[in-house]
Amino acid sequence: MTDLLPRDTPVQLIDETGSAHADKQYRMPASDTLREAYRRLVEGRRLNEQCTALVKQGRLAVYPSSHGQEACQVAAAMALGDGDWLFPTYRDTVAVVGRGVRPADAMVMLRGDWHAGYDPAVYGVAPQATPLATQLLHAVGFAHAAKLRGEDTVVLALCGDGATSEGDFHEAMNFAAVFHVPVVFLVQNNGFAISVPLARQTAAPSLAHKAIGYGMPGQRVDGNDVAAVLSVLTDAVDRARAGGGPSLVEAHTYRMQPHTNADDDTRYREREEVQQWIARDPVTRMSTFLRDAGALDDEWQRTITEGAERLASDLRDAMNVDPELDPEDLFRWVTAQRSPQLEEQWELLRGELDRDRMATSEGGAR
Ligand SMILES: Cc1ncc(C[n+]2csc(CCOP(=O)(O)OP(=O)(O)O)c2C)c(N)n1
Ligand SMILES: [Mg+2]
Repeated sequence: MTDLLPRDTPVQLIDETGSAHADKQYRMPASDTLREAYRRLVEGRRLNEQCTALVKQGRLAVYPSSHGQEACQVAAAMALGDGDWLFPTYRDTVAVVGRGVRPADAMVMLRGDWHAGYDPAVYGVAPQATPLATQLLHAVGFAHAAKLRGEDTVVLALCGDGATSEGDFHEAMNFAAVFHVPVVFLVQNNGFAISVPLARQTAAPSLAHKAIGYGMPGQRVDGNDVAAVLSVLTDAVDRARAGGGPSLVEAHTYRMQPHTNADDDTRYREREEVQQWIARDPVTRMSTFLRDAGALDDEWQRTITEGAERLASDLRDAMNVDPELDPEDLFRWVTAQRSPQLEEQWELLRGELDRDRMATSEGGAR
């Protein structure tokens, strides 16, 4: 029974100073894997910075940044095989891109459109979910179906600390455990649900402790240590694939930026607290580790920095082209048949659009 309980301290393979620590249970990933993880961390950080800038330029409606959480994002994508599925939230764009989705396509939803921007079936990535914890139920249902079909698909479902207070979280965990579903839940505990701190979210010793209540193993991991997150997730994914059932991983990390561009985080947290997390940054930690191990030199750093710059400039180019959107698509494609209510809403919107068009053409004629 006690093997369902998480450790008292989160699993860590590389500490804040970039030094490696042997663990009795979890193995350090191979050197090539760590180099690839670092390349992805650098790209992920650049992507977060670029998207935040695109919001300021009015090119994106909103961007919930995973700045500071890139180790979780990168490890989530790398822990899965080609046939596996990821069920992400609005904050998990870097993980979505890690599965092969083009950044510009991943941005379609955040710019504003009726669809996810990519074909989920091509990448094994469900649309990024905005309603909290709903994706956990979808993930469990999907994994259950895969199991019934005799497939060896594993599903990785992501959520935040705040989402663990939702009823959907409970239902997903319980169903997954009772039906021994091949799903891994990764909770990125970044300390906040917008302005609500973790202490107001749960009285449990940790979020990973919730797992034993459902009858599945829980584990805690340093969410800013990409080696540890990858190792713990890979272990959980392998176990699920081998028929060992679901598990819950809590990654301890921190949201370095406001919740979104619409949030002022100076109103609910001290600057000193944010500053303290800079020392635990997942990207610099990995670069120190690799440099000390002789696995990162200036030339390779330049190469991957240039790669990240290309990714950012391709994204800028794509986002600087105005999309051609037909507002009726929202009504055309979301349901097979329009209900009278939807028809009424479309008529209202059409009237507004017509008035708008007329006002613009009159303005132009003057
Ligand atoms: C069902 C539901 N209730 C409320 C919201 C509004 N909301 C959006 S994000 C958020 C905070 C979520 O916090 P957390 O789960 O910790 O994820 P994080 O944003 O920190 O990644 C809330 C309350 C929502 N999207 N869905
Ligand atoms: Mg949170």
